[in-house]
Amino acid sequence: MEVQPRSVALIGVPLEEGSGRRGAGMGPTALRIAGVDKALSDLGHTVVDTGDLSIVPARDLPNHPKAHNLRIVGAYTRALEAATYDAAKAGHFPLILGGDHSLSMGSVSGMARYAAEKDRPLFVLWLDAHSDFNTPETSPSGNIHGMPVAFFCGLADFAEILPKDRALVDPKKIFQVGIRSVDASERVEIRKHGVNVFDMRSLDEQGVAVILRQILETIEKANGLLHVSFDVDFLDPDFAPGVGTTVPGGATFREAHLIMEMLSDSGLVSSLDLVELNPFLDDRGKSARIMVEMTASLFGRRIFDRPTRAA
Ligand code: 6HN
Ligand code: MN
Ligand code: MN
Ligand code: MN
Repeated sequence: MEVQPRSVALIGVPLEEGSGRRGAGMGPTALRIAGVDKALSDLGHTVVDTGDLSIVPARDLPNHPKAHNLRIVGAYTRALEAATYDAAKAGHFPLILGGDHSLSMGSVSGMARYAAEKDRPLFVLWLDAHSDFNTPETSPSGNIHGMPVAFFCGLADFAEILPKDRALVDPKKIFQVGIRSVDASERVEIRKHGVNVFDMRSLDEQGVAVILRQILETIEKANGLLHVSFDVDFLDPDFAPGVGTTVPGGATFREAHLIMEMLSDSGLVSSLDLVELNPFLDDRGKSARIMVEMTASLFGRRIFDRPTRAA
């Protein structure tokens, strides 16, 4: 199968204030040094690097006791919502170089606006050790990177970062894969709102191919757009240590790689976040390089082509 050439807009988001520690702000630079741009252009894609977003803290937002650095995260959310929407609207594939996972409040909300305008449903594939479904009320840490999913579903009660009447994501159109660390109240909320969770146990029992095929068929039938949000800690920390929230027992290189290839074959992916890379914690750039390798596979790099499945 030929690689469909895309015009890819790289959007750097040097945000780390949503996590509890420093370092993820260097993520966009590390991904560039690891060659994300060249990996995509070598595959025949056009790459436009729009640089890093820069913000000033949003003074209209409160200093929230249970959502740390809300003024900074909120300002990035607004800027990235607009940048993602604008890139998609201009015909580009938004590829967000993070930055901690709170940035998905912006990227996913921007894609939700775009999808609503196209009158197509937006689906989200959340590759992560964590479900990131906390709210300021339920969060044990107050770190906003544990809250983006609740936010873009309209369930996290922050001050008004984005308009209340914005496009939201239906929790039932979210697929979380690789989950192995969930807080007690998150678990209750996930069940209540019908988020589709494939935890590590279901990966072990069913295998990633079966799970992915099921997810992709659902999206295809609905003529949906698919946003993929890839947290480094989805991967096992043994080979991807460059992340602040490692959880043992993660996806293997081969499992993650197969997911990327199946996503690529599907042609359904419309946008991608690469998040939580912390170069300060990495081992000689290894995790950054793996994230670039995964991205190349999602954008069509193959060992050998496979015949397309019969229609
Ligand atoms: N991430 N559930 C924990 C919390 O603080 O809410 C961890 C969140 C991790 C967030 O990895 O993107
Ligand atoms: Mn995450
Ligand atoms: Mn995580
Ligand atoms: Mn590959």
